[in-house]
Amino acid sequence: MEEQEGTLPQKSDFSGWYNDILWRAEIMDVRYPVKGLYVWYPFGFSIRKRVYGILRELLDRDHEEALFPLLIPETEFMKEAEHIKGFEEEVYWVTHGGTTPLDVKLALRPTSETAIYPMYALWVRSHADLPIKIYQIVNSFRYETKHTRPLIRLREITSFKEAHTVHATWDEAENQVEDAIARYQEFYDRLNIPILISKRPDWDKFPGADYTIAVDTIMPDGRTLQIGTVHHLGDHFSKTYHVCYEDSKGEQQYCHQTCYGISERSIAALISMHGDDRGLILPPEVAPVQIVIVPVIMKKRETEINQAAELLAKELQDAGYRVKIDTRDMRPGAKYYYWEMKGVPLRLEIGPRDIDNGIVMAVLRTGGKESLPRSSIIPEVERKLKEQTDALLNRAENHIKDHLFMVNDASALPEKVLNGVAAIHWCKNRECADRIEEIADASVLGTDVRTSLIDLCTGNCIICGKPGSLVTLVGRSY
Ligand code: 5CA
Ligand code: ZN
Repeated sequence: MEEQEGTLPQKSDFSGWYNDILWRAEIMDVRYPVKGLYVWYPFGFSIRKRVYGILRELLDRDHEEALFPLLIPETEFMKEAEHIKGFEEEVYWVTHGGTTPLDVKLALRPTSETAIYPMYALWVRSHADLPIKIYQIVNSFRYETKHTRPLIRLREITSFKEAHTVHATWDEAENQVEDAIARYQEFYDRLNIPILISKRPDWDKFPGADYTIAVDTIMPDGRTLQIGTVHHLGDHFSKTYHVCYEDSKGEQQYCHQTCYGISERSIAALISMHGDDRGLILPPEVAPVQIVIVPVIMKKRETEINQAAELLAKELQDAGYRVKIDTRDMRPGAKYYYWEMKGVPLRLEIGPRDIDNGIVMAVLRTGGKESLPRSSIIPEVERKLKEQTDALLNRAENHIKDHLFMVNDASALPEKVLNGVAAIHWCKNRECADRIEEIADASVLGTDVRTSLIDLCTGNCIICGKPGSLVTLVGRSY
């Protein structure tokens, strides 16, 4: 790794901070010579492994993991009209095998409906084959024309978790949508990232869906990031791909489907929500290193101190913690700086006086120094890590509260959306939405909002005054 020069920009300069922390904390190397493609460093990859481990754990309760091909024949891809319209500008095409033009062009999956559903058509025969709940975690390719950004807007999405389910009825698919939302809520709870759930306006739903429920969070600069979506596909795709079952009367019925996806944007949100001016701050559950032990060396007791550090590390490792001892020949300050940048939740310092007094000095990444009794170090460490998790959640919720504004007067919109997200009442009428977007210079993100952070009573549309209008989010998004 090259020498680290200068310092991390302050988080208040979010864009500078974000770009810098990715290499300083060794998450992504952005120097790969293709636009929109980036390289995971081992440290970043090990965060990814743990974050996706949580996702797998949640889905494995009642889904099965599978793997479908990357290449989709043009003939299959072109079958569903709305879906094509939504993606045609974003697809990469493989046109040649060596120097020979292919008879049928092959798309690099931008998402896998058109790869998976022709196979589902073969797999589903009778009611007994339903429901199907399958997911895969793969790379997918989108020729994005908006400004690309590591982990946020990629041309190769490296960590695309897509789930695809098949059900007998529309209502069963709707239940699955609710189930997926609950699963995503649980996922982001585990990462201490508060989310806003809402229904995308019709013109912004997934191409080929009946409706789309989106999961957004608010980034440090007040812009929203869509970090997950759940789509009710109705029977659009099953009619196109003939995903049918025979009902009890022997008649063919079209299935109803859902799909839902999460990408490495979840990791962009994790980094951005919790990090500070000194670097990453990771929730213990996903931190590659949870505890770093820094021996404070005094020359004539060096062996004794190092032994004490190793004993401590061993005890913590045996209790299941991911621990590193930093014995590098560097100033302690430089070591602290290094591990703080990497977001390690807890630092333990052990020196001659600590040994004599039977204590260990503990410094939490979220702040605060405390001496812990060496004799009960395991429960004490557990308590400290819990303290860090609580602090992260608390800070993140305050961040959302500070950037989410109830707005009843349209003229206040421009100022509010410069600082965050406006929650308004909207009647679902397109003309009112256009007017809102024009006044706010921001987008109508979603309606029928679900969150515990604001009051969700219905009210009068902020434009036309229609009563009974639902709470709707307006903001600038990534
Ligand atoms: N087939 C459906 C569900 S799997 C689908 O593709 N939905 S999606 O288009 O909304 O993508 C799912 C999620 O992937 C989005 O909510 C967003 O968080 C993420 N995502 C979409 N495009 C990109 C991109 N270019 N870079 C990074 N993440 C992306
Ligand atoms: Zn209205």
